[in-house]
Amino acid sequence: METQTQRLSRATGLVKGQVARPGLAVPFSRATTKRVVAAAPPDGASTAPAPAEFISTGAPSVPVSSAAPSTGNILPFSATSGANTGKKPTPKKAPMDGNEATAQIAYAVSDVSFIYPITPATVMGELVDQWAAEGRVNVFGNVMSVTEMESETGAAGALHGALAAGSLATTFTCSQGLLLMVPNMYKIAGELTPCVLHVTARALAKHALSIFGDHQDVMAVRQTGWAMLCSHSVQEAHDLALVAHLATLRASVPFVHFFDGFRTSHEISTIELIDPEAIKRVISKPVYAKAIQHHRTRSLNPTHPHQRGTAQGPDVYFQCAEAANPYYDRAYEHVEAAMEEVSAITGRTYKPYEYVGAPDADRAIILMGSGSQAVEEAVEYLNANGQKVGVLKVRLFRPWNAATLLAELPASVRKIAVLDRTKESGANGEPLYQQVMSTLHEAEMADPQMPRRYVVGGRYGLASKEFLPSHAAAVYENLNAARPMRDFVVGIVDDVTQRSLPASSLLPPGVSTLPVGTFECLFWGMGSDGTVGANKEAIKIIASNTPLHAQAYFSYDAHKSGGVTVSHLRFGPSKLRAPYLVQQADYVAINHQSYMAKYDTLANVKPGGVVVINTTFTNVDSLSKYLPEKIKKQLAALKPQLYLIDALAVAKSSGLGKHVNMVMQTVFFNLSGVLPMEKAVALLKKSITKAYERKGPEVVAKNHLAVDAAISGLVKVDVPASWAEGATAVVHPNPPAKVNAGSRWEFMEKVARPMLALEGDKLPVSVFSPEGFVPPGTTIIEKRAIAAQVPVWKAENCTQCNICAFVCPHAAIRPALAAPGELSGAPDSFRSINAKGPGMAGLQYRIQVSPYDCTGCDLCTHACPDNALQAQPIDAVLAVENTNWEYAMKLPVRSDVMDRATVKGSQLQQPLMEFSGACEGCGETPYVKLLTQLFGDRLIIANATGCSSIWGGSAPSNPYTTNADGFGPAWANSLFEDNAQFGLGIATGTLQRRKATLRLAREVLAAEPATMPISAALRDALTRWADHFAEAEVANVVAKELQPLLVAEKDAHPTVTELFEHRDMLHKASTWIVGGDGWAYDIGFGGLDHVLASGENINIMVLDTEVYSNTGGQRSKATPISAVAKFAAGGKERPKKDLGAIAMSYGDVYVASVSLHANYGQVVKAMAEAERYPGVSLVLCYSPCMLHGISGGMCNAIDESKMAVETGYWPLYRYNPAIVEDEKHHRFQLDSKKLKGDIEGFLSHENRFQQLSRKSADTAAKLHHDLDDSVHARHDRLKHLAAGEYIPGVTHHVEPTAEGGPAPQA
Ligand SMILES: Cc1ncc(C[n+]2csc(CCOP(=O)(O)OP(=O)(O)O)c2C)c(N)n1
Ligand code: SF4
Ligand code: SF4
Repeated sequence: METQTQRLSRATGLVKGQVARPGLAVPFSRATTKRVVAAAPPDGASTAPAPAEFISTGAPSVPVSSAAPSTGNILPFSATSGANTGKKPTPKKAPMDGNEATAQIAYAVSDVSFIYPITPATVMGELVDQWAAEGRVNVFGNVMSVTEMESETGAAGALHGALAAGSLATTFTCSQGLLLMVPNMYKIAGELTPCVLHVTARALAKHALSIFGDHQDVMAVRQTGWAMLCSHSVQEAHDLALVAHLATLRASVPFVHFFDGFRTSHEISTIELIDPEAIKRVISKPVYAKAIQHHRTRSLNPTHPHQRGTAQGPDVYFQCAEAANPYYDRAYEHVEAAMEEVSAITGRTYKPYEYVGAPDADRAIILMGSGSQAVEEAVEYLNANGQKVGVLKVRLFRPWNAATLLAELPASVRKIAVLDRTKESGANGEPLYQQVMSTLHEAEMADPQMPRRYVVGGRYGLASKEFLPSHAAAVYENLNAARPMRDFVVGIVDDVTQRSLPASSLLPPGVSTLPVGTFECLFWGMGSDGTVGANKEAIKIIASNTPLHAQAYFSYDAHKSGGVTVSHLRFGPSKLRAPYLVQQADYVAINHQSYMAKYDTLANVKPGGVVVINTTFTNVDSLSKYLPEKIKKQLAALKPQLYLIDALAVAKSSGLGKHVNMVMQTVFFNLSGVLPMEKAVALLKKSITKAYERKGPEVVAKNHLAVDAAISGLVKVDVPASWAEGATAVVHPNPPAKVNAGSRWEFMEKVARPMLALEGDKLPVSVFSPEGFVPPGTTIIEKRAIAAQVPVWKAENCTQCNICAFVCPHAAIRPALAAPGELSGAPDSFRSINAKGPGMAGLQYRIQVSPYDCTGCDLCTHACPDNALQAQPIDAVLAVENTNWEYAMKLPVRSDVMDRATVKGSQLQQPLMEFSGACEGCGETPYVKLLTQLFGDRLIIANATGCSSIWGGSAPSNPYTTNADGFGPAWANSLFEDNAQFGLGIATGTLQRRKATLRLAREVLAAEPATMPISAALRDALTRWADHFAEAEVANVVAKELQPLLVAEKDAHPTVTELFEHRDMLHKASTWIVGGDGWAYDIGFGGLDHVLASGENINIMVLDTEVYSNTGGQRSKATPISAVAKFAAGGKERPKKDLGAIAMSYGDVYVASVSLHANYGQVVKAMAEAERYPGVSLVLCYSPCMLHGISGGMCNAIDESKMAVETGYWPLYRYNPAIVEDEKHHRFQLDSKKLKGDIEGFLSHENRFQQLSRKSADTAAKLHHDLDDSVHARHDRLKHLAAGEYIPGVTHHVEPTAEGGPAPQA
């Protein structure tokens, strides 16, 4: 909480001890000052420290108003007149994120790019692809050639080739993608090739994958010989991208240009754009023209040939490596020169190492990346409060220039903290620290008179962990100690090795260091509800139509949809740095009322700020009954200007269903007064038209209507004083926590619950398992209640087919079977009917939904053939259906009343994958859920990175769970690219261990009874187990029997003891390699192919969404002709790869092509056959995805899939090598025999195809025709196969052996 003085200083723009004088009200405000920096001499070496000097521009400061009017303009400044800055926005200014800022430059000065998607760099690839598709020309007058590759390995190889051919080539990547480029990076640098690789620096997959930002990836390539240039902000990403492209040409050394993933890559900020004409002028200078010409003349060309990439021996390799030294020795000066050139055209000055702060500082922090801006804010604050500190910002990490760094550091600095945004376990400090240490040590050796400096290193910000000015203050305070802590961390609580620094009183958390007049906003939204998109538009509208500086950043939780999103918006008259989340919001919008109870949505509200709640309780009385006590007290203390709106009602009446984003956006413009309302509405409507045009005029009109209707529903209420007392009863929408014991529940309480409440940042190190392993089944506590409507069962219509449960992607609807006695304690609402079918006599049947876990996708109501499910508003049924659900879950799972390998029987099995964070209606999850129902208690899943790894295991949501015996899927994700090999390794390792177990069993059985004193029961069970070692159905039943026997007799003989220790291998596992089409068809295809050829007993499931869904829908080789995808902006022109045909060509691979929604029985049959087949099995699963844009939504995925099959778009077949071919029996069976309907009809329901029709009707007509042809041609081929006429590529049929490998040795 701010102190009085702090509030005062914020309000006046003055800091402690500072006196106001005209024209210098905010001495260190970036907006009101201009920095003059002494130009460094060309060699940059002998410069004396040249601290920045601040000169006031005389612009008046604007105090923050604490008393905002109740309606209309709540801003502390006039946003529209421009009076505060005296400037109108210039056309060169634009709001954009770091990715776009960089891509603009990369596109302008490159001719060729090879791309591959990886978050958060993907956007750069998408933009250059889009611009190329639009025919945009670069400064050389060329349209960039953009090619998507199968992986980053491929992108780097192709890049290397394009460079060798003399073209100006670039690419974009990060994290695992960058690691895959390492071999080629050595080659490109080894050949001294000019090239720029733009990297959104990101964490690496270690104990867990993380898409968030730090420097682990770039630090892992620092040895490859590439120069490394770091941008610290969105503006720098734009400017230094150009510096990198210029410097690489000058230096003939390749450059990695990097900036912080998400923080910079995804932060929208107002930047000044470099005029392309100016770029053209610079790059036309002789120095570059010559460099480009040189690059071309040394290219591979038969008219002036040379050889490269030869092999060298001990005689010459070393010398050759050293021969490149001069290039690296001179690279620094080329960077400086390029910076000067960019400075000349932009007016913005950069130095490879730049010191900011007190000229006579005693302490300094050295760091690189966006964190430097937070440190700068701290430096300004601390220096104004009597400290003497500074920050040295490192932009050039390779080649390192020790002399300049030293020269830049004030001589007065005695203590230094080097902050690394990476972790190098086991090292004596991280790379930047090591670099600074060696620099200082060498300098001290060279000059014994040089004063000694005390240097410590620490870590911050891994995986985008918040790094605040207050953390920087803690680092400075640490330096005040006589012996400052080394190897420290900031931003987390390390209570294990005690490395974290305590908070500093110099700048306590909560004190704002932002420029005066900055307006901060928070918007709490739900994933896929449009809040983020609307806020992006809002910030762009503000930045483009007012003189204000704007910044926006968006944080998300782990769910694919239905998760929490928080939009952090700032704008104000001064330039903004603040690379951290909003700490003290002037405006908070809570777009979903249930968030008030789930999350601390008011934690960052500024006292007296505006709070807008979207709620059905639009008056104080009803709200008072709904809100938890804690929230009311918080509101009473904060005294906000409180507004209520039933945005859902407005959205519904406008035809927008549950999409409240436009309503809430309009309210924001109305209350903030950032623009005159009339203008704001006009601009909002314009942006709506632009954004939704491709979805058709109806959608545009509905959104316009919502904008017009929004304000009518807005109500201002006064916070009753009584709320401070806390007298009203609490209504908590969450069900009570489950009580249980054991480590899983401990994990849920200690780790998962705080994380789900978005309090994970507060968790200390000690609560985590150091290897990153987590218990299964944690989604059971989420209880998100995100559905607007949930299905309720109509018993009288139900025919007990279980299809609703079969199609449910979230395992949120299940059949329950009960013996009459088990219903005695059931709630009155728990209706049931006599169960039908063999084995069910005397049982009662009911279909039960979990209203808290249902996502409201409506698939089940659409799938139900009997109209026995009715969607009802969640509020109306939540309590009663939740009680019913809890009762249903207590009933025994009657898994053996029916064969599980049937549609109905499969749904009587407990799903061991439940309540995942996949999008509502996801087409991937039902396959995996079914897999767990068929084989879940013995399942091992090797999961490729992709949607299935994200909904399958994103902390803390682990949907894989266990049955009553504690058995359930063992699940692991290694990487995107190696999943097939990883799965093969698991299968091989498991088989090897089982064989050893079999050997032990046989040793026990072979021993003379006199020497092996075991019971007859153990001997009998062991014999049966050994005889059926490879048959799960028998072996696993006997394995259960064996467990207590082995426990009891484990000490009978050393071999029995050993067998006892191997007892978890008695169970025969079923190993499945699972992944998406991007993995199977592209990046992992090499490994997949190897597994297909391996003959091992292993199963592969490809969840084919026909795009890279997880990264936003880029095309893969599974994308069909004519579909519009990212990286295929003009519609894909090449056909889909026939993975099934490739696999069948081996002859001994079981292959099935299935569509769960189109043919329930066939998919069950295929999975059972695949698992039973004792060799390699491949199941290709058609998986409708949100990204297909199915008209009417994912609830229509069933009809759409049926049409896909009927028209031949997706064939259903099974190829079973276990079948002995004869005239009647064929290995290949076509399950979708007859085609009907017209493919155009199918295509017309999906936006991925319709987009092309809207863009270019002619191209669409041609490509749709090609698709139709290829579909029919394939169907003809398949019919021949089904008639046994031709089995593709079969040379011989390998008879499978037990476990697919050689028969186990006794
Ligand atoms: C080496 C590497 N490159 C890129 C990525 C980023 N990435 C993660 S998942 C994914 C796409 C997955 O697509 P797909 O296999 O089709 O599965 P889906 O998401 O559709 O289920 C990509 C490109 C990565 N994790 N590793
Ligand atoms: S509406 Fe969707 S999530 Fe809910 S029970 Fe039905 S299928 Fe499952
Ligand atoms: S596959 Fe599609 S629908 Fe499923 S989680 Fe991924 S993006 Fe969502």
